Amino acid sequence: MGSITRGALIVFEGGDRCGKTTQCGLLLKALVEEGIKAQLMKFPDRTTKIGKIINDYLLGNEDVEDHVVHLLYSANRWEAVPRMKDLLSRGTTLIVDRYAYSGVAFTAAKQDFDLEWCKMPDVGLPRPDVVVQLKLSTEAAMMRGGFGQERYEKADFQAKVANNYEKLKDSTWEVIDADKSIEDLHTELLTLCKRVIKSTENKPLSALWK
Ligand code: NYM
Repeated sequence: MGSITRGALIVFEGGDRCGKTTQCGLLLKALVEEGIKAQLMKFPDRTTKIGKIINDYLLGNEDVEDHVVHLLYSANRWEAVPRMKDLLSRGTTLIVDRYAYSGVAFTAAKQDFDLEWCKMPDVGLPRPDVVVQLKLSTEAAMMRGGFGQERYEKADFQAKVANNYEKLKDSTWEVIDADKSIEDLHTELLTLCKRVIKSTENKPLSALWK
């Protein structure tokens, strides 16, 4: 029997309402249709116990101290790591809607938070093979449906988030202009992801920020 090649860890990042969730869904469908094993993951994962606290916080039903909520977001990723590693090692590609970069970019946009401190709890998570950053101006994001419903969805806060993403960018990032039709963006992302899946098949998984 030939050895199983691992799946790719593909992370999507971007400001609120940039189209990440729509594109992740389309991507999954297209990959599966082509016979590529893939699964969707989303952070925060609001279905776990920790995720439920985060959900209540985001909806404004519960106040959680800023450091505490940062650590909860991180814990919500760590609780998924055994499953992620298992799936990747069995050859399933993971399409991940937000990851540690959101954790850092959003918390560090709050007052008195230091970027390096924000990174610490996520050091050692599985390192993505690619981080696809969907870029959309805050003005364009605000024109899209639903903006402003949840905590953080304010223009000045989003500008700080965008600035933090700039500081986190490294060689694994691909910055994509998201101000185009759903179909055109999808075609571009599918090509990119298939290239990444092919090129990481035989590479070991490494650790984030180590
Ligand atoms: N968010 C998301 C954080 O502040 N820290 C994190 O670690 C993660 C994963 O949660 N405004 C923020 C970004 C979003 C909000 O995300 C909910 P989504 O993708 O809208 O469900």
